[in-house]
Amino acid sequence: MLSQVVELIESKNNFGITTHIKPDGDGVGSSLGLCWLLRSLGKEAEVIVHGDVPPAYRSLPGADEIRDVKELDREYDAVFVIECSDIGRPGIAGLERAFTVNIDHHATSEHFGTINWIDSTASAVGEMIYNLCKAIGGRVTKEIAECVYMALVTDTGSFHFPNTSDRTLKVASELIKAGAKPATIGEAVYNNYPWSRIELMRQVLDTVKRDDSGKIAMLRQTLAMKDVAGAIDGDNNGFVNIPLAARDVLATVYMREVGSDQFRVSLRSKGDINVAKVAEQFGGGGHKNAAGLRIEGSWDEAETKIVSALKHALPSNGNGSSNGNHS
Ligand SMILES: [Mn+2]
Repeated sequence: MLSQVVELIESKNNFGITTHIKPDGDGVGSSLGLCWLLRSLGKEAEVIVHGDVPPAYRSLPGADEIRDVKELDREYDAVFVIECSDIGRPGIAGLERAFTVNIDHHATSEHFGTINWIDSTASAVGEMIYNLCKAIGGRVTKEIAECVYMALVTDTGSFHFPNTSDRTLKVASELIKAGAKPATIGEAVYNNYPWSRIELMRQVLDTVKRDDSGKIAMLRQTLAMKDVAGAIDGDNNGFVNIPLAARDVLATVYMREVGSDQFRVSLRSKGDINVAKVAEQFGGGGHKNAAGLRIEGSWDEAETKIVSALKHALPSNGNGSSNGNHS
């Protein structure tokens, strides 16, 4: 819990911070925000991540110092593990032997840390980092503000997903006062992709169709499409949400070919339609409005199974209200 985290920071000096592989804006923003907070308190801290930091987050202060690490190669008094459901998510060997502080806003987090601070009411871990800053009597520096604002804006879909609360906006307001620039951060996230994203989007949207009810929309991405587009990781971010822009569409299925007859599938829904329950039927999981799974079979076979499971999750007189995607 928070008081244990405060106590730990006050009594120790040298910290590592990590997050999951292929980190999102909350993972990178919260890690860097915490790093700047620790440094402002006179502590030694660094962010370590296994793999690349996506281009959208590379302009954040401190992003160029993030070390790509496969194995824990330095001694820390403690390692903060940000936004991870389990100790394996960062993909860093040896982490399980370290003193770890698990900080997450997903209720499903395994309590793998030596200390666990889970707040499922927080819109993003970024909101928790802000609370930590206040609890420990730190000043919200411009660096902290920019990093934490990135976490909030990405995890709330620019403040429109259902996890957006009055507290989220209050924190965002404080961050702007402290120097975060919404337009600059927005540009970095939303208008900063390579052209390959547009090429990939063109091909994926060419596959869009709806089931006979018109309430479920399906998208497909083949391995060949990625090659043709020259796509990189992250180019398809958010594609699964595109068909939800149609009023009558209540749920979407985005199938990505990852091998011969093997697919990764993302599900999204509006309102009370619980796609996590649908994903669980196939061994996957997630949140009510955003979930994922893996499936094998032919394109049509796999799609039919998922769509039919989704149909059972729809209300009989379909009525989704708010659009939701909570990471
Ligand atoms: Mn998050």
